[in-house]
Amino acid sequence: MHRTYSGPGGAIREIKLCLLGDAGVGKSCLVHRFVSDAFNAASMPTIGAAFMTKMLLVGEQAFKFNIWDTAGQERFKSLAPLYYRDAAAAILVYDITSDSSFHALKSWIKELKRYGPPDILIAIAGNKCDKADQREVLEEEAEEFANSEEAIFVETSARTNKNVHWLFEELSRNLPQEQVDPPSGRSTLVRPKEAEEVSNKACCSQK
Ligand SMILES: Nc1nc2c(ncn2[C@@H]2O[C@H](COP(=O)(O)OP(=O)(O)OP(=O)(O)O)[C@@H](O)[C@H]2O)c(=O)[nH]1
Ligand SMILES: [Mg+2]
Repeated sequence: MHRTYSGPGGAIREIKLCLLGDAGVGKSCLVHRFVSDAFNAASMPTIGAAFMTKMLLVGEQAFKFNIWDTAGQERFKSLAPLYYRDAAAAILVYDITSDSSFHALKSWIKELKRYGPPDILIAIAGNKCDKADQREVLEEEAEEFANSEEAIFVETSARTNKNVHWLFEELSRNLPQEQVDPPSGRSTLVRPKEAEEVSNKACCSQK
């Protein structure tokens, strides 16, 4: 269903967001859960990147997320700057059953701080929390790390839908209030009619 939301001023806030993290941590599944409210148990590795959009109403403000789901495989790593360069926000994803995927986030944070937009909002998602019996990363350790980097933190499960919507809502709530650099499209206001045409539409795929 395509639906137009309008905020207090009749405007919708458009947000460029990218997901980064090791291969197989569940980036595509998180996006799929958020956009289509479904879980893809047979999700295939992303090739290059995938783009999707999703409207979200938080309080009285409507947001249009332009989501770049990047590929975690090493051979695509050099493409990442194309997606985070103008992003208003980034979700760094690790798998709670993989210590190495958690440690990989440290280099993503370094890279974002060095080459990303100075005011990029960062969230860290510990995905696959439905597999707590195979946990390798303590929630407290990850939360402490996120706090030290001033990042939003939550454990998620694309499979059970735990905290997936909360994650995107929390990002929306924490974005700077002021309009940021409209020409780049990082975070800008669009008229409801424009948004209607692209709402919930996926394109340019992957896999
Ligand atoms: N149990 C469980 N499995 C998940 C979850 N999220 C993803 N998976 C599974 O993990 C595998 C990889 O998921 P993807 O979403 O394709 O991983 P990705 O991070 O996009 O991987 P790349 O595109 O290669 O970077 C798939 O088999 C998914 O079904 C989750 O929350 N719980
Ligand atoms: Mg993927």
